[in-house]
Amino acid sequence: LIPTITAFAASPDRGRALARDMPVRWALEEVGAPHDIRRLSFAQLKEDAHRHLQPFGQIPTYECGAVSMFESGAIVLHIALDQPGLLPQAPAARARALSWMFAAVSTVEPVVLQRENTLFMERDKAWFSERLPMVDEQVRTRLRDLSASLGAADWLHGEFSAGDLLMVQVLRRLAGSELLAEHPNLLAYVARAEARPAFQRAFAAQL
Ligand code: GTB
Repeated sequence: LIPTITAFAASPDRGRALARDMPVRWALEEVGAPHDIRRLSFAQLKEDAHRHLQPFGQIPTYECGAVSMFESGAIVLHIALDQPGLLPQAPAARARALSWMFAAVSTVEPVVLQRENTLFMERDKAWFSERLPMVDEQVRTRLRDLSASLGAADWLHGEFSAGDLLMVQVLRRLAGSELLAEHPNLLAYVARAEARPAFQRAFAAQL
């Protein structure tokens, strides 16, 4: 049984693999699972056929036999539970990896997205010049703590895990920003993850 995931027919990120089909593709490559891609236009995302799979009319989705999923973090967790390679076997280490997965999507990602939204949608607003330093500072606070926690380690907790995969995907959205460059260990962490053959295969496939 080969899963099918959905992706943008034409991603607005122009090939940078920032849309959320990327963590799913990457996870599938890490565990060595073949998969099919169904590419959707923006109009198709909002059609009933797709909303039946993804209530918010977004990508990605994951279908495999009777399993039908949405939410990239949940899909990555499903893949990680299903096949070896993305979560440690030892219960304590596995629990820690789960914490990092949720830290990525619910503690770090929201402030990164808030900053993106401010930059892309509020530039012409009267409050922009006051709001940007505020949202930058919220990102800085998270990056400072993440950088301190990672320290000189290669990965967040022992071996590479789904926690690193989701965290790196969030940090990649800050690529080129001075905020990430303030932390050489985070820059190296992202580069280390991007050098993984599975990341490279997923990146090439989405291009
Ligand atoms: N929480 C959901 C998940 O993780 O699965 C969020 C899914 C989501 O935001 N999907 C976006 C989508 O389908 C694509 S990834 N949007 C269409 C819509 O809502 O109508 C977000 C995204 C979009 C574009 C870029 N980019 O151009 O760089 C990066 C990320």
